Amino acid sequence: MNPEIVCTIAGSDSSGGAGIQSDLKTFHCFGLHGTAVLTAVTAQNNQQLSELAYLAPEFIAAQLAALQTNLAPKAIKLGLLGRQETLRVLENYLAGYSGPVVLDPVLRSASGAHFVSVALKGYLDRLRRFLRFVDVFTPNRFEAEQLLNRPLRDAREIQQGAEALLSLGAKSVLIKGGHFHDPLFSQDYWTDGKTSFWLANERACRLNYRGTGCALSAALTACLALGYEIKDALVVAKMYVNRGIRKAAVLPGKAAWLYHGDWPEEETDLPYLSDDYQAELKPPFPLLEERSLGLYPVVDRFSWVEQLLPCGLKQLQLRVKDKEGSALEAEIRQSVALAKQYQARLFVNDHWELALRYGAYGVHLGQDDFQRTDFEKLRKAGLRLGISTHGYYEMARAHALRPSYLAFGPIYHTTSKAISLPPQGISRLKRWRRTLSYPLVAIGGINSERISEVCSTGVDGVALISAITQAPDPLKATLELLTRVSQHDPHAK
Ligand code: 3NM
Repeated sequence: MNPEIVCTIAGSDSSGGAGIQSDLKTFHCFGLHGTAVLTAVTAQNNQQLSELAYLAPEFIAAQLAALQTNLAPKAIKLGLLGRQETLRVLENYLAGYSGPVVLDPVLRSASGAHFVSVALKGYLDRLRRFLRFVDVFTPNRFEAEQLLNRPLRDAREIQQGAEALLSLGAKSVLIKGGHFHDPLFSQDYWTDGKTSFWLANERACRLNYRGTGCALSAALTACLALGYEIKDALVVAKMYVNRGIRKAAVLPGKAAWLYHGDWPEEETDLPYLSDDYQAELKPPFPLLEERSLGLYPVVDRFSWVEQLLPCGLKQLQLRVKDKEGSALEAEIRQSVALAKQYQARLFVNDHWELALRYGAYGVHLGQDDFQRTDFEKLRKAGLRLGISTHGYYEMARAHALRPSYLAFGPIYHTTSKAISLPPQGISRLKRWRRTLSYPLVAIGGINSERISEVCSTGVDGVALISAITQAPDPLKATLELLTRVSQHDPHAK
């Protein structure tokens, strides 16, 4: 299959550390074909910028027209624009473009050189009006301050600043926090007016990393071209840059070149994602004493727990969706008590307060349950926590809570739960297995024919509903599934 085409509209950095040179490298690392429309040429090295020449608007328009014929981009990244004439050409072009547009409003270089010195005020005014063409606007703190004409000194002011930039017309805004004085995290804030969150990575040592903003916006554009939703794309882009910083080549004068590599697959780069500014790293939830979860049936009644435990299951999830009050409480109380007798680990879905009251082994939560859960209480009581996830955004959000395990799905089509997502497939499951050190549970559409393929990815647990509860003989099906799982378990005797 031919690679997707993405376009960067930006300046050339003769040092290769930023600008279109860095954008094309980033696109290539995501397996895409990058086209480049030059807006300016700079003469710079790792320390300073000595010359800057903007290209004539006709020449920018001619590059766009040339690509339009047979290399139309799936997504566009805008970097150094710098002049009102350039904005005018792009306004014309983008009025007829329907794909995603990311704008990194480069106003000065990492070496401190100002790209826009002549007629700055006029340029900033036009740039504000230009934001209506932008799907993700990614200013750093200084750029956001300049556009808003006011300082952004703390988390509250950043949030208000992002809202103000939204009101200028950008569809979403990411204010990057690399320049803030947070000793623990480098923390970015994103909002589209409906959803908002902070993305935190542990802070690296303070070097002058070249091209971090370019790499972030280019990686984001690449992921949007690959069909990822903005919230997931932001997490992947953040991982890409964090790894780039971790593995950067250090140069004389405290400069550093970002590392570029394949798709980021290291948990250490996965940001902690949270609704609130993150002042500290949360303590982790207790580990599972035995890491392997093996066959992990999800059932909705105590009667199932009672039937299945004698098969030799080591863990079960009780997921009651249609009862409340004393009837619900009885299901949970009886299930917890019986699981204890069998020395099996029982996780209670959703109802964390009842799980706490009856001393369940753990709680399993979906992402919609976070608001009404007191995680501190659960952690202090020593309950284990499992969290459902369906992609990068949810993984990063779960990671901020540092749970005992993560579940990922739906791997295949499922009829047991209404999910709007298409199946994730085995290759994404494999990628998560490579990325995460957390115990990982696969769920969704897994049955006796598919279970070997799932187990061979190296997951720690296989959660399923219908393969047992809809089987003609549920006990026989459970025993058969247990045998298949044990064939893949390196710890099985
Ligand atoms: N959660 P079955 S899929 C409860 O992807 C549940 O988060 C999923 O049932 C997720 O094994 C799912 O019958 C249903 O497909 C699993």
